[in-house]
Amino acid sequence: YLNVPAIISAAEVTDAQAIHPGYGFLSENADFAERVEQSGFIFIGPRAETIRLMGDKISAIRAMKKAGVPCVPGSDGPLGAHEKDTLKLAEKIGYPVLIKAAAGGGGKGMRVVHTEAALLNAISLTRGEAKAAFGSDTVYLEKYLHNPRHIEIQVLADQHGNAIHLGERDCSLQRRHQKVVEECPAPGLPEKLRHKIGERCADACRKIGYRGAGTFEFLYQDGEFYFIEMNTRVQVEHPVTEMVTGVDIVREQIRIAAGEKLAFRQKDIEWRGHAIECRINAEDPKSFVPSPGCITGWHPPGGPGIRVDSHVFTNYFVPPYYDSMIAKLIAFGETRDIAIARMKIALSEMVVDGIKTNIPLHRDIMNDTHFLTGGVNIHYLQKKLGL
Ligand code: MV4
Repeated sequence: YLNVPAIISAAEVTDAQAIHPGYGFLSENADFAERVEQSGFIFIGPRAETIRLMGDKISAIRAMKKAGVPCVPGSDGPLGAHEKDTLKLAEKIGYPVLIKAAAGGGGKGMRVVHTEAALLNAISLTRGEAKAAFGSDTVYLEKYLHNPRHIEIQVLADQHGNAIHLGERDCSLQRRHQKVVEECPAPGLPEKLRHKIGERCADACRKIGYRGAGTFEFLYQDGEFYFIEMNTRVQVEHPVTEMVTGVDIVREQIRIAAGEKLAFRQKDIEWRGHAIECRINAEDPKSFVPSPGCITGWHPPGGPGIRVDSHVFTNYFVPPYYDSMIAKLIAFGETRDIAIARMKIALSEMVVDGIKTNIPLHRDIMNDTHFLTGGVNIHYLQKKLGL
């Protein structure tokens, strides 16, 4: 699955016209996108140069700031060798600050700094880690936000200058940068704010000539949005947006790649009801240790508002080498309470025998009073788990 020539020859022998990169390792690889197009196939995704622009977090932030997207107060570029300038900048932003690797993302290559005395050493440690992990020691600095929610905006843009947003998802329930539960819409987010931030993102897509599906990742704290990164692929959690908007995002990706115009204008997009996704992983629900092996019994739940996206079946063998996600369980309802009620029933009906799964964790989350209230921050789940 990482062998690019093998993928391209598979496309050749099957007479494919296009390659969809999914949400795996190659989906945000600009070199892969380039090689697909050089081989005469359509890459179902943004242009290689856009993927490259967003892969470098500093250039992504610069582009978004220029396009009018609100960003975290920060260094506005890489930290240089001038220690006095760096100290002055951090002082101006105010401690705590966060040092981030430009090539990082997904939580790797970050360090919080609480005092001026610790800053320069922390920068050199982060540089070393970034160099070892990503081959680049370029780092930047941001104001550290203490208790944000992770809210992301889904966008679609065609090759004719049209761009729309499909609203937001709240992905705050996470453990070690792995999302566990996602929902659409974000509980308690004022209607006006959704449209305002969504419009900013769609407008930014038009300004940078974005193509395909994309996600703007924001931290949301005290009623303000702060852009952190952009994902240039379709994401695991896209079904919650599909359930609430009725838009088939993967279909739109393919239509866009084929050169067609977006099938929707912004005024056509309506948000109805609420959807929640539980990521079902083959892992111990307490220790989170992966639990590969044979699924001896498989009974996915069903009924109104229930969607299961999965590749598994009875006697399927979960290999130990890959991501442990084996299914996505999505529940839709006219209200959030109904979506949660349906999710609880679906979780109680779901049978996965032969391996351990995190279904018990999801049952626990669906009964958690703070989750039921809605709007917990990115630290909530780890604190609940006692980490
Ligand atoms: C932050 C932050 C607080 N302040 N930036 C983590 C992964 C990377 N995508 C960005 N991340 C963060 N950036 C500032 N200025 C806190 C996090 C963060 C986080 C963000 C989203 C989802 C889960 C997270 C878990 C820990 C830290």
